[in-house]
Amino acid sequence: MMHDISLINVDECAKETDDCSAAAICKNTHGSYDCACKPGYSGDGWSCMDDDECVLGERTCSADALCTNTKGSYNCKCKPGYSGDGWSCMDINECTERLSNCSTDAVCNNTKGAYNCSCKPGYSGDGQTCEGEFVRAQKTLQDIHDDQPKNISEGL
Ligand SMILES: [Ca+2]
Ligand SMILES: [Ca+2]
Repeated sequence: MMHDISLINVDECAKETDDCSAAAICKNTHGSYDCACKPGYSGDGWSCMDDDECVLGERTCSADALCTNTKGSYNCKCKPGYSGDGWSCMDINECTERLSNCSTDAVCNNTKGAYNCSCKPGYSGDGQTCEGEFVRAQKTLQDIHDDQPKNISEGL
């Protein structure tokens, strides 16, 4: 009787009576079946573990992208300041794209992944706020004036 059963080719895979891992592909064989982990997973087919491609270095993300591990695969996303699909990332030129927050009295300099603003000659500030020499001189005078009562109170 045992011999007869082995002759019947039961497709355990199609019947879903196999005990392969959910992350495995079931392959029917004559009288039995075999389990093999899906691409992106490692194991014997009955136990399959997701490969962390980001850590294993198997990723093909752009050097200017961030890798995120997913079950069975991974994702690439361009770093801030870059645009693209994650496999190909291009620097965003914030200056020509008018995405910078530079002062109108500043010069915008595009850099890889970012940009910077520097005040035009005759202006000073952080690039996002630039003040002309005259405005600055007035402000300095105002600051001195504002500081006077405070200085007096501190002195007492
Ligand atoms: Ca993965
Ligand atoms: Ca840029």
